[in-house]
Amino acid sequence: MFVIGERINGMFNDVKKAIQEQNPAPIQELARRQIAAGANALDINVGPASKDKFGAMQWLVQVTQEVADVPLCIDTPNAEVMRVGLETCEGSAIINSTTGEDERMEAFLPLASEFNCPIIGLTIDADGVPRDADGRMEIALRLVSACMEHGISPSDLYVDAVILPVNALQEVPEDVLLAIRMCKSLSDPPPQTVLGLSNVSQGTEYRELLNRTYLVMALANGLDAAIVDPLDDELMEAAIATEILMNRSVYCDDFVKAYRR
Ligand code: THG
Repeated sequence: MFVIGERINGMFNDVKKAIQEQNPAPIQELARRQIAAGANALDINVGPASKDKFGAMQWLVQVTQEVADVPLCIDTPNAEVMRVGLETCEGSAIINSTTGEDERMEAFLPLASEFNCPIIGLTIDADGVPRDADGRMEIALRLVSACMEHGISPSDLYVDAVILPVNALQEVPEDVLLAIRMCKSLSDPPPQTVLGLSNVSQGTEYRELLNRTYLVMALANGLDAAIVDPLDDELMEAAIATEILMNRSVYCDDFVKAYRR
C-alpha cells in the first residue's frame, strides 16, 4: 500500500494553530513522525479556516519540505491554490484532487501535465457523490478518458471512489469496495485506486477499529493507496499483515519488523 499521511491538515486543531501562529515546529514534527511510521507521501491541506489560502499553502509546503524527502500530496479543491502548492514544492508532488466535472478537469488535468505529477480523481460530479458503484464507475471512466485526452497515462490517475461516514450512509462502504474492484477493468493500464480512509469513521465511536477494519477490507479488494493516519501503529500493522496474506509482500517470521525496516 502506498501510504499518504493525513495529519498535516488544518482540520486538526494542532495544525490549524501552527498555521495561524506560523510556527513550523509542530508541522515538521508531524512530518518526521509520519515518515518514520511508514508514510510514503504526506497530504498537505490548509483546512477550511485559513483566511489567506495562498499564503497558508505556500508556508505549509515550505516548512514541510524542509524536513520531508517524500512526495507532497497537495490537497485543495481550488486550482489557483493548487498551482501555488505545486510551484512551491521542490520535490515530487501529487495533485489531490480533481472531480469528474468538466470545469474541474479542464483546470486540474493541465496542471498534472505541466508539473508531470500523478493526480487523484474523485468520483464526484455536478450531482455530488453517486448513489452506487455503477455511478462511481461512470465518473471514473470519464476521468480515465479525460486523462488520456490530456496525454496523462491512466496509471498516473488515482481514482478515489469517495468513502463517506458509515453512520450516515451504511451502504456506501460496500459500494466503494465494489467500485475499487471495477476500476481495474476500466483501461489498460488501469488507473490506481485511493481512499481518504478516516472519512469512514467520522462522527462514530470506535473510530480506530472502523478505520483498521475497513482498510483491511479495501486492501483485500485491491486498493493501491490510502490517505491514513500512519501514527496509528495497529492500522499500519494491519496493512502490513494484509499485504503478506495477499502475497503482495514476502513473508518472513518477523514480518512486521522486517517490513517496517
Ligand atoms: N479523498 C481525498 N483526499 C482527502 C479525503 C478523501 N483529503 C482529506 C480527507 N478526505 C482525508 N483526511 C482526513 C483527515 C482527517 C480526518 C478525516 C480525513 C478526521 N479528522 C477529525 C474529524 O473530522 O473528526 C478532525 C478532528 C480532530 O481529531 O482533531 O477525521 O476522502 N482524495
